[in-house]
Amino acid sequence: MRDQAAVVLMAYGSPERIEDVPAYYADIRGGRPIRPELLEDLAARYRRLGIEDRNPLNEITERTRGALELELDLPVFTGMKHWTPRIADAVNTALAGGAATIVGLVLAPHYSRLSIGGYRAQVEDALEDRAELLFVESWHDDPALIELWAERLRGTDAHVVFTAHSLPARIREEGDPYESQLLDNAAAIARAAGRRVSDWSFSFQSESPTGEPWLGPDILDHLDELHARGIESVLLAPIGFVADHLEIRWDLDTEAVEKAQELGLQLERVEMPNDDSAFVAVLAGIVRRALAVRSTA
Ligand code: FEC
Repeated sequence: MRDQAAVVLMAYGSPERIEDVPAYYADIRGGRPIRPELLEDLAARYRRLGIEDRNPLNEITERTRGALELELDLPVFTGMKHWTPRIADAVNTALAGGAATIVGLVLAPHYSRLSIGGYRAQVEDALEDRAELLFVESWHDDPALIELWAERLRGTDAHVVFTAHSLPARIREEGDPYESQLLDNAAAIARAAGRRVSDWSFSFQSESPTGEPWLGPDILDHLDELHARGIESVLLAPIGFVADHLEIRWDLDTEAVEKAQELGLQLERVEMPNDDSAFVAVLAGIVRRALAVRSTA
């Protein structure tokens, strides 16, 4: 593979077994203290999703990796931000195979310093300038990705709610592009799906109890608002994510569904891209473009 490119495909990561949850949560907190009740609550969520000895959520990333490798005919290594295989392991494996160029691609389409910036720092720290890095900072505006989501919204009369992971609201003062990328992306997908502006809205989800304000409205409050406006049917489109994981399976499929039942709202969710071949083609296109820009520069 000398002189060749390799891809480091990054994801948030999920604990492999229930006993991994404390170490996983400690990694997310980066050494800051964790209240015992929050740790118990997190373990209970994984348990309720049936995760004891093996975790199907990480397997989705592995299937996506395998499909992307086949599509690109280039080595693709998975690196997790908060679990194994670590981003540093993926970088070192790529280098050991002789990669001279590494394309860094995160399975999260919108840039924030607090999210993608953290992935980038892990890649750069591991790489130590030993190979060229082509890091994709954001890819929410990829036309094929917009079409992939838009296709999932056609043919429904329900009010569409786009969602994404919330972040501490201080990112607004820092000029972080996360929120504007999300809102632009939601509008572009809605337009491509032929939705009127009054037929869709945006809300955040998965806020953590860290003691500071987070971006809102939160999806559970937003369902209250929609119900109060007389809306009876809602379709969730979690465009801030690309795969089925805790934030989808718990925060939306469990908590938001329970809230909708209380309100008498009909609630559905679009299918996540996961390892869908159309989605793998989107990822392959992004990698090819990153490499093409480099070779013409
Ligand atoms: O399936 C799984 O097991 C993991 C699902 C998962 C994804 C994910 C994505 C994002 N997060 C983002 C930001 C934050 C910030 C904090 C935070 C905390 C957690 C906790 C769990 C967790 N996140 Fe996450 N996130 C996932 C899981 N996240 C578990 C800790 C317990 C809890 O709060 O529920 C707060 C950290 C702190 O305490 O200081 C900030 C962002 C994304 C979307 C981008 C990406 O995927 O990387 C942003 C998936």
